[in-house]
Amino acid sequence: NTRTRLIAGNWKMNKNYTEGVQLAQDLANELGHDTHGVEVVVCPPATDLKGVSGVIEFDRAPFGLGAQNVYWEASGAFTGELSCDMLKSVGCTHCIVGHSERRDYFGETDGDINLKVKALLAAGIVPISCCGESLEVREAGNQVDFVVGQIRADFDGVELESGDQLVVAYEPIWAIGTGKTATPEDAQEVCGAIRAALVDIFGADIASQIRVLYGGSAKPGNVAGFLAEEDVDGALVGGASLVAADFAAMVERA
Ligand code: G2H
Repeated sequence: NTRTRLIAGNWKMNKNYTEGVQLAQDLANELGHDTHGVEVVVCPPATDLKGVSGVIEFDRAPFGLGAQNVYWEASGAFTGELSCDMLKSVGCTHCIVGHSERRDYFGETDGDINLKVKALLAAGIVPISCCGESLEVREAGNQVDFVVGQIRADFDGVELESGDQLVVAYEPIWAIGTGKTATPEDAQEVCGAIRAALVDIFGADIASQIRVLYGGSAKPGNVAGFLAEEDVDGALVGGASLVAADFAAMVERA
């Protein structure tokens, strides 16, 4: 396919400000100025965004900047939350939404994710919208129906002008940070079904442009296998994105 490959790093709750700026600088050095046509995005904790954005600006680092969460209201009495405008004001181009850790530990629902996706699109920030099934769902063989159900709910009433505005990440929960990886065939089965659902929702042209990433213990040694699959257009990388050399190696292998 002709979709630009995308490698996104999800730092999760790791790296204080000083460490985060250092990691961004290390990554800029590892990558050089040319990522050979691969799009790269890093998603540090909110406190690091401004510092990493400085590295991108001053070192002309070849990566986009993503937050890990957002709230859909524009402003007001929502203690602890961040708006789309706040993310934009520190240089965010992307924002992860609906990560399984947010769904599981913080009670985020498909309804919340739907509102976040709409708010981000309205602000011109690309949502990296996550979906994925638990071990229980997988063992019952219901992964495709489950994930397609999430996609339909998360993008209900969402309108796109182009497929570049949205990224989807498929992250089977049983493969996250566990060292247990899905096989490329496991990933393709669900990513193919996601693409078919996107065709239904957005039409064939737009769906053919949307990048669908695989996430869950992705690392330098297995990324190429996932990317060889027709409907896998990149990776959302947790643990391996915290080591600049590993993350850069994944970009090189994409
Ligand atoms: C899945 C992934 C990145 P890891 O959560 O979002 O993390 O690569 O550590 O499994």
